[in-house]
Amino acid sequence: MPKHPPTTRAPRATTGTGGEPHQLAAGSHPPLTTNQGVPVTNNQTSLKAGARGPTLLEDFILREKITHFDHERIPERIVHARGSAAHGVFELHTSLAKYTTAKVLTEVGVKTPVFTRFSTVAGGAGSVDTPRDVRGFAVKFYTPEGNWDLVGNNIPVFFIQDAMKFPDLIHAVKMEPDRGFPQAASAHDTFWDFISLMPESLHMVMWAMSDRTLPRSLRFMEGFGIHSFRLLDAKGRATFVKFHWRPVLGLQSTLWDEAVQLAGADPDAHRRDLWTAIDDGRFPAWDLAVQLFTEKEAEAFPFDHLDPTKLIPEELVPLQVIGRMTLNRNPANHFAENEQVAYCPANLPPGIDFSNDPLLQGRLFSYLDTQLSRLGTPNFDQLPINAPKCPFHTQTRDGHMQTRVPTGRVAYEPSSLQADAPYEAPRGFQSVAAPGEPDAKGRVRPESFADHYSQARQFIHSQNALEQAHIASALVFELSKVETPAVRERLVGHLRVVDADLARRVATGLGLPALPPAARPAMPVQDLPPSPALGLIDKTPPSLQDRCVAVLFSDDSDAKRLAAVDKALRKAGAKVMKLAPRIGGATLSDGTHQPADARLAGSPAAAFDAIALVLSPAAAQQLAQDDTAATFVRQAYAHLKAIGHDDGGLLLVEALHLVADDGVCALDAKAQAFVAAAATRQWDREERIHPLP
Ligand code: HDE
Repeated sequence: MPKHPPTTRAPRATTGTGGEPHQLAAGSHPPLTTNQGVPVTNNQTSLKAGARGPTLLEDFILREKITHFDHERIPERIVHARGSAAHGVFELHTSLAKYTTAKVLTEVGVKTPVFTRFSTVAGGAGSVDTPRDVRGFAVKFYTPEGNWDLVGNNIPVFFIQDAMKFPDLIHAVKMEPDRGFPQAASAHDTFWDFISLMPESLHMVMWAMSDRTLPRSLRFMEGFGIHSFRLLDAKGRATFVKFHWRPVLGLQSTLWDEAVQLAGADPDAHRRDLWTAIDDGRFPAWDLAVQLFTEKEAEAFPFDHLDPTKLIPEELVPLQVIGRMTLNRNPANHFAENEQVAYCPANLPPGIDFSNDPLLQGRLFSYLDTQLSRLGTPNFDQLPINAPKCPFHTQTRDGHMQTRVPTGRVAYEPSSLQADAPYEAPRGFQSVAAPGEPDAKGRVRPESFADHYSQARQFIHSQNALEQAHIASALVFELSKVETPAVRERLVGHLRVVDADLARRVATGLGLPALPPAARPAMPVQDLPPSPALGLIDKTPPSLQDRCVAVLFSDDSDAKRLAAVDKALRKAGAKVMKLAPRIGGATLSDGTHQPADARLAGSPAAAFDAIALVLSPAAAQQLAQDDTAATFVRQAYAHLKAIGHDDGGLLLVEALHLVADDGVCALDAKAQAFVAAAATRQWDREERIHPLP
């Protein structure tokens, strides 16, 4: 017999199955209804023929609820499935009126609403946030002349030169089709097999193996439109443009091991970070910068700017900052906004136009096409997140899930029957009047796309010693996961052309008996001048602004010291998380009770930029025996973070036999030394504790 005699009707909407009243939040609660608007009195039990009898088909409330639930999932994006998004505004401060008619780029001071989605590329929607992967950086500007989607990545070049190769690239990087793994990882045979057969991908591979693909958070990443676009003035004159996003907080990345720890500790690390920052009012912002150049100037570049595996160094064409995007509002609903948003590089307002980059040209087809299958109807542009915020009047009609009710007889153009029927706009979208290519039709690749190695070499030579070591280390890691020796060797053969030293380090790291034969480039490799702007560590300003520092305390921790560290860190702009062995907190030296923001176990050091230990000697000795606390401190040290300590905290550090260096600082009255050390990673420690290839 059931424990509680079942009821066919719950006594009141506020009563659960067990007869316990629900705890309702304060406020007015509208009656629950079906999707047809019928009020529902019992949302706990299905309609049955007798208390212990079968459920009746007649129960339309149960059927509607389960049917809807059964169909809640839509196909995830084939790439960039896992993303995190936010609303915000873009404000232009420098007009480009000399080059374009687009209002979003000419109306200074106007706040254009935006919706921005960051994503990983290879993993599924439920994969983790911190794999080694390129990040998508897609911005939808709701401009007064229609939506403009700048659908970019956090790396300024791409793996391939022609859209024809995109399905092959993605099939190679995604989990292998027979075994269904690895998820969200490029460290496997099919990816490196493809790459080693596609030398055009080498430049992007150098970026992908750098710490750029391990961002500390989405707030510390650059974004790039990658392709050249065109700006068009009122006379139809064209100027080429590349778009760049620069994070106001500067760049910051994790170490590989830190990213691995984060994946386990908090698979949502980046999504949570973005959400929390916005929720706290610490709005992340990016400057929008452009590189402008003419066709004639482009002819003098030592590469073809229509080749998306090439970038234009800032030293060649400087960046001009023209405005700022600030993300200031979290999505109200993850599915309706993050999942249903549909970006498309073909969405441009008048005054911006495409270039002939063959990768961009292919993208212009793909996005709408994939969205038809993902969102199920051409009417996905009516979803609130996709609909323009400016007036619009189209003659497109009907289709699945049509939500608009167009009125009148006329659904065509031209027409003479209806006074308010839309007509061609005199100043609408214009395509550049570029001369056609004289060549005959053909599946050809321009000769100017043949240089695959020069910018890969330039990238390596633009990195500092640590950055180069990290790239070598990443290549050794990834290729060590490749089971087929011939693939490893083929890749090292390409590295020999990119940079002899890199090839040697990787070959040694892989334990190759001898260097494999060098690849044979189609044309001589150019020694382009290093571009310091391509580095990463120098773009990480020493700052605690909007960084997160953990302070570990326990029973009898010095109350004054704890307050002082907290104050100093906050003054420097940091977010402080107070950790204790128990979430309930602890009683401090002055007898006051201090609640904890989080429990030590479950808050690994990888989640913080620095840690401070404010502990009584007794608590420190006890914690030294506790593997959770020991791992917390050891990892902070291994990940090159500053560790602040009082006398008790020092006992914990010493018990772990960690060599004291400049990043291990005693907490003075104002915690000055610690605050200064915490603002940067302890790079000097790296070579001492991690043997780099
Ligand atoms: Fe995409 N890409 N892509 N891509 N891409 C998609 O569109 C595609 C490329 C990028 O947050 C898809 O709606 C082709 C470059 C971002 O919703 C799909 C080619 C760049 C996002 C597609 C490329 C990107 C996508 C999958 C080679 C950087 C996520 C879901 C010709 C400039 C947008 C969707 C979001 C998404 C196709 C190459 C960026 C399949 C065919 C280069 C940020 O249409």
